[in-house]
Order: sequence, then C-alpha cells, then structure tokens
Amino acid sequence: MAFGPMGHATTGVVGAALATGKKSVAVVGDGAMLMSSEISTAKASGAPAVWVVLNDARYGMIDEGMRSLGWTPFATEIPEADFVAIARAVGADGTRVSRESELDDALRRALTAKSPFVVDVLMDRCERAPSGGRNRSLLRQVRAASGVDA
Ligand SMILES: Cc1ncc(C[n+]2csc(CCOP(=O)(O)OP(=O)(O)O)c2C)c(N)n1
Ligand SMILES: [Mg+2]
Repeated sequence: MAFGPMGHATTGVVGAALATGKKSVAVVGDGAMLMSSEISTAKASGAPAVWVVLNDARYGMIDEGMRSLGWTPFATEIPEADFVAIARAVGADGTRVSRESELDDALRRALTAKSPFVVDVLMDRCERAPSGGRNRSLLRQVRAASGVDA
C-alpha cells in the first residue's frame, strides 16, 4: 500500500477475500479502521476477511512525525475503541490481544473463523514505531514499481 490513503487496506481486504474466496488478512491502524464500516460489508457479502488492528488510540504516524519535528503532538489522540464489540455488533467476531503471548492463538482463531474476524491488538504507546525502516522499505517498493533503482 506504500504511502497510500488510510482505509485502502481496510476496505481492500474485503475485495481480496471476495475475489479469491480465500482468507485475506489486512494489518491496519485503529484510525484507519474507524474510518469505514467494512466489517458489516464483509459480513453481508460473506467475505472471509481478517483485520489485525494495531490499536494505539492515536494517529501514531502523525504523532511520531510531529515529535520528530520537535513539536508537542496535537489532535493525534483518539478514543481506545473496542473493535471486538464493533465486530460483534454487526454479526462478525473478534478477539483482543493485550499481551504478546496471546497473539499466536488469536491469529489461529482468525484464520479458522467462519465469519469476518478482527484481532484487536493493544499496542504499547511508549514504544516508538520502526518508522525509519518502514519508510525505507516503502521507498524501495515505490522505486521498484516505477523501474528506478533504490
Ligand atoms: C485518507 C487519509 N487521511 C489522512 C491521511 C494522513 N495520515 C497518514 S497516517 C495517519 C494516521 C494513521 O493512524 P492509524 O490508522 O491509527 O495508524 P498508526 O499510525 O497509529 O499506526 C494519517 C492521518 C492519509 N494517509 N489518508
Ligand atoms: Mg493508530
């Protein structure tokens, strides 16, 4: 997805699941997940979609960008959403991961679930995201796609 718009993976995973008929997994931010109602669409259309939501209760990339400029972040915090409750409210299912040791089991459940499934992963807000490596990787992908050497 490179530097694409928020919501691309959140919604695209439903199309991928429908097109392939296979489990399709998107790893998304909580902010992006809150922007759309795709769990309901997946449920209605029988799409075997899975969302792994990185729930840090903030627009993390913006927060870190502001900090890297020496600013005090503003307007980057969002309420900690209960994505399991949101999934169940539309007839789907999910599970919350609060500890790393719970992750494997949660992913196993997601991959065998009969309905669209959300893995709501609570993030450590003190832990900085590995943005440098991620951005370099994205840059390489963009350059490779456009035929320019990285
Ligand atoms: C439609 C759209 N609006 C705004 C942005 C700018 N933007 C890039 S990352 C980001 C925050 C993403 O927050 P979240 O989805 O919670 O992911 P996190 O960075 O916290 O992992 C924003 C607002 C964007 N890329 N696309
Ligand atoms: Mg976030």
